[in-house]
Amino acid sequence: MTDLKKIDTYAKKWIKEASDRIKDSFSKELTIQTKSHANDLVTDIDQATERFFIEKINSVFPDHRILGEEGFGDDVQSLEGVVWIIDPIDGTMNFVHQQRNFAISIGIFEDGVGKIGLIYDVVHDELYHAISGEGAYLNDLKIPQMRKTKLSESILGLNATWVTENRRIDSSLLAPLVKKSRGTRSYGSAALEIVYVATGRIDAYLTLRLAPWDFAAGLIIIEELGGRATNLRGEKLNMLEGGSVFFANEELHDEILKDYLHNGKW
Ligand code: 2AM
Ligand code: CA
Repeated sequence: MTDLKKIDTYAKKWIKEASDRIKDSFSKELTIQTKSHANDLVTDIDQATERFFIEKINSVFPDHRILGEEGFGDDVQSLEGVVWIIDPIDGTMNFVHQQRNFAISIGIFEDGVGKIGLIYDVVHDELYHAISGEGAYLNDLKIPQMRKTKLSESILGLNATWVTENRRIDSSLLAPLVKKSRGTRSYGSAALEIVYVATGRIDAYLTLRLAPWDFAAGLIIIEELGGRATNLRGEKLNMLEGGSVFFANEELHDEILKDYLHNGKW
């Protein structure tokens, strides 16, 4: 049987080591490149951090596979066995511009089932972590089960991109949702926005296009707390391809899906 405690202990140790390296980089000059477009950034630190994790995982767990954002891991085409889904720095634009509001995100799956979720807010020293079935924690504090909210009393995590002209959706589609909510926020790190939903700092997070490493860990933490994690059609998230995402407490998820998302071609 897979020893989840052992995996979790190593993963947490490596996250702390990686975060020390990331913090050391603040005093050095970053090498910044762009990926799919001019605002899709990657730095030498994103790449070095991913390589660090891969080296460590391969040395202790040679039969585990790794799906990493920067592409140094394995060519993962299925979720058989143990698969680590890693974003070495989620919120790279924040890392570059702000030196805060970014996280290391690691979701560990066994035969397609989420087992361990780890999201570390490096600068604030806040580790959100869950082992499936054993509760979710923020550092040493147990996070309570998610409370239910109505849209009119909820804060939504939503990027302004989706309510201005964009390539993916009609920008008027989400306007009624924004109007009915108490307010919107956008933090620029999907992993952090998802754990903000988990801890009730915001009540829902929705966006049109994420990759598996942006939400793998968050999915495990949210589900451990009784929240819902789906795409914008209300379907199960695709852990190999990604797509749209919609995280919320149960009641709010039902309300938004039923009243606000049924017309969209998400
Ligand atoms: P990143 O910083 O790891 O790239 C920003 O709103 C959020 O969306 C971040 O979590 C960011 O992750 C993610 N993101 C940015 N560009 C993306 C892209 N082209 N595809 C998928 N996710 C992206
Ligand atoms: Ca990243």
